[in-house]
Amino acid sequence: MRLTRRDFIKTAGAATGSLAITSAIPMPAWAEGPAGGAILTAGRWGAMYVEVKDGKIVSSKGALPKTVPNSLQQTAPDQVHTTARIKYPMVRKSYLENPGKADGKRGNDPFVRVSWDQALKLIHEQHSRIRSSYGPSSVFAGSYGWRSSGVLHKAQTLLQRYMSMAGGYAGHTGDYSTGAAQVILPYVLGSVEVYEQPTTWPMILEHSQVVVLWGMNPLNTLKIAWSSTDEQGLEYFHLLKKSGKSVIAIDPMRSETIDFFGDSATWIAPNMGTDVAMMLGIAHTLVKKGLHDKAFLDKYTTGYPQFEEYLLGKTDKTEKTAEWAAGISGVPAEQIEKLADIFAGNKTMLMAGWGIQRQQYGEQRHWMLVTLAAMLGQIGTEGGGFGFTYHYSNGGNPTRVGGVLPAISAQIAGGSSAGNDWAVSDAVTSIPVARIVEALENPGGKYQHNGKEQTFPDIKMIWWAGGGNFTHHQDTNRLIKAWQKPELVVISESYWTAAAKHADIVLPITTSFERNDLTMTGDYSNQHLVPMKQAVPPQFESRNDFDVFADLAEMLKAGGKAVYTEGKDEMGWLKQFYDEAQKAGRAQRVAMPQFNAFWQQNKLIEMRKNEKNEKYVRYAEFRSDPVMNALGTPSGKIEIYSKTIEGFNYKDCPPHATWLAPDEWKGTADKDQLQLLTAHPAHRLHSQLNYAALRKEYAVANREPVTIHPEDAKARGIADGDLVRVWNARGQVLVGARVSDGIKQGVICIHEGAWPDIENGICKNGGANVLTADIPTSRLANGCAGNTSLVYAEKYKGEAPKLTAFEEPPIVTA
Ligand SMILES: Nc1nc2c(c(=O)[nH]1)N[C@H]1C(S)=C(S)[C@@H](COP(=O)(O)OP(=O)(O)OC[C@H]3O[C@@H](n4cnc5c(=O)[nH]c(N)nc54)[C@H](O)[C@@H]3O)O[C@H]1N2
Ligand SMILES: Nc1nc2c(c(=O)[nH]1)N[C@H]1C(S)=C(S)[C@@H](COP(=O)(O)OP(=O)(O)OC[C@H]3O[C@@H](n4cnc5c(=O)[nH]c(N)nc54)[C@H](O)[C@@H]3O)O[C@H]1N2
Ligand SMILES: [Mo]
Repeated sequence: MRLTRRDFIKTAGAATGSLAITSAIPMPAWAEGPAGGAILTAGRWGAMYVEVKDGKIVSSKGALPKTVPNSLQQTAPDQVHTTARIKYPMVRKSYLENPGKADGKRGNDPFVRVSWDQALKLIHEQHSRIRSSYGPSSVFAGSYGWRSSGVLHKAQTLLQRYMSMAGGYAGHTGDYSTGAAQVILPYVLGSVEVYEQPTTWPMILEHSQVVVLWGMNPLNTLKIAWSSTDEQGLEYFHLLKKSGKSVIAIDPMRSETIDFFGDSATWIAPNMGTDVAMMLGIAHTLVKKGLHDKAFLDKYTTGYPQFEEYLLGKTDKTEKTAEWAAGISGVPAEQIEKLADIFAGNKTMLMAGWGIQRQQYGEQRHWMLVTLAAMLGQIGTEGGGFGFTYHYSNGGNPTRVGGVLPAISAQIAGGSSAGNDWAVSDAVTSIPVARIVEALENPGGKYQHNGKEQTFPDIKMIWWAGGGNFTHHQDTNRLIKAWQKPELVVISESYWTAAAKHADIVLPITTSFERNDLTMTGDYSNQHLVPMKQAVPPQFESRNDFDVFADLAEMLKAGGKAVYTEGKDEMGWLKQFYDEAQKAGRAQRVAMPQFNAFWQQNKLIEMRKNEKNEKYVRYAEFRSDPVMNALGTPSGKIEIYSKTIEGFNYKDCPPHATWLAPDEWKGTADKDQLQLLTAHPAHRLHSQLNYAALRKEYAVANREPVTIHPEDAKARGIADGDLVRVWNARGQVLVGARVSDGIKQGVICIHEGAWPDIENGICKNGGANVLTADIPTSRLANGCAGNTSLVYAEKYKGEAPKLTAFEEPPIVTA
């Protein structure tokens, strides 16, 4: 079964109700319609108006009211008109001369411009050859990534739809975001939790006394959502700030969020990767003072006694006292004890982000948070417990009622049962998403995953559409080497990313501003339905992913195009999606005009509020009756100790939350090494927009910045604004120094997502993953551990090399 992020998200059941509770910020009149003929569209970063002059986008701005600005909304002109665009179909020169050969030249070979017909014919021939020689599992179409918003132009779904008509492919499971947490939490709670609606914001604002932000930076991460942001999350954080409630932020870096709260929040900075130790210290204090809720633990959990033995040091002769935790986390013991008092003495909401689990042994983090919350006994109460989506896609914004848009799927309607003779096949095998390089290095190799032995496929062809794997994957130099192995690499992209520069065949794809689509906002709220209207014609020779794969489907067999498109063009699909949403919307008394009128109006539709959904409290039903509303775990309760996990017998994932010292952390560092934090960037979505003018907001010496503590800078003779070389055995990067006391000493931050731009062995643009280790979180989840690395840093003394990340590669004539 292939679970997508959207599959995880359950929409709350429809219910009737009044409109008693107002949302964070009401819609003002100006949001009803655009000014001066601007066009309404949307991206991950929200509904936007774009202004077009002489066929060019000249400006863009958010279409929803807000008090917290969103820098990403101004980038449409750059997105469409940047010189980093791929203009024409391209084939690597040696590949064109000698197709189907892995010659080791990917990334080191000029490109040749070809026609679309030539490019598609070449892909079709090579794809067919590879498929018939090696079978469908040799064709990797997992193609993970944050393709643009929209329910029709979904790059990887469209790729997989074509590949399923061709006879199947190798896919992926999980994601980079919550790789560890989404696998461990079903054992603990019977739910993935990281893509679930938590207790709503109105309940928090009314009932919580203390709000903890554990490794969480919503000021950055709520600028976007998987569908499109409804922009309410940041408004709620704004209300939280104004509420005067106690806010405690636990983060090695003084993030944008901590700055935003200013004096209204307490900042506690542990060493990176030590949160489990810190939480154990809090848990130990609770037990020592008799503050843990024994009645809750008895009634709603299993395995607490085994965990307590570990906590008290009966199993490993180490008591997890506050002093012990202080020695590991660098947070003073008194502060850890005080946190125990505060949490136990108040209605406390433990909110957590995901960077803490994107680390070696990441499985332990959210498991320990749930264990701690269970000991506090507030799970299922109004305003207490935990929530893991307040920083992501506006979790906690109450779910609306009305229409929800369906989307195009990776399977053709009905498949062979619909009377056509296409033997459609899904993914025939899959790998955990972050194990792609291991798979390329070790075809046919056996590995453990989630209690089972699995086998890596022998990948001969890779097609990436809608993902930035050269920036998102760890240990870039190792990736570049493994990337030489397949016989064909195709990249569908709008820009000359590092992945495109390392491909055999590159197809220029439209941006979302060059096509028509539809989206909802708010992954949990489904608050608005937004038309994503085409603003400008396709630039140069770019085409829509949809049309590219429809043409390739026809090449598979005559009639393939009609099967792929189901006989509908772009507007035909959008009308069908809208009509379905309209039916559900009208049943909920949401005024939704006919499709044609809606499309003409250039207005978004806001769904209706629902009182029951506004008052949603996660786990309230379980709390009120744990027998009738048992959890989906083997015991039906919260599993503080898991017999299932015990049965897997993994050293790197024990059967209860455990402090495991990582391979690379402060405790293993020599005196010059620093821990590398690769948090998500404020002014990008990963690698997206790295080329945009917004770059001026963060770049230092025209490179990705490195945030470094004044003492660490001084010890290395580094001054603010200096070019800095950061390196380890895996690689080296050039970054610009931002010296600041807003980071724990011994930790530096290079945000993930700068485009790799490697020349003479050094990344000139500061790509963080050139430095990170490509190791699994554990063999349970095999998640991404991009936040577990040690590095060295020094002032860069050579002449600054020219940045070429955003330039096209050498292009020659055949
Ligand atoms: N060290 C470290 N590494 C990390 C992380 C970390 O915290 N630390 N975070 C990880 C996480 S959580 C994630 S989700 C990943 C993110 O990894 P990705 O989601 O792969 O990153 P993006 O940069 O968003 O890449 C999306 C790409 O799709 C392209 N694209 C957009 N729209 C379309 C379209 O319509 N069609 C086509 N064909 N292409 C399109 C964009 O131009 C862009 O190149 O990174 C992971 N990597
Ligand atoms: N603007 C913007 N928004 C985004 C994204 C983006 O790239 N740009 N990416 C989106 C995606 S795909 C995802 S998955 C989410 C990511 O959401 P998260 O994974 O939550 O984001 P991160 O920035 O990796 O981490 C959040 C915070 O955790 C802190 N942190 C890291 N390691 C530790 C640790 O060991 N201990 C503690 N206590 N704190 C730690 C970081 O300093 C950071 O402030 O964001 C989404 N939103
Ligand atoms: Mo992510």
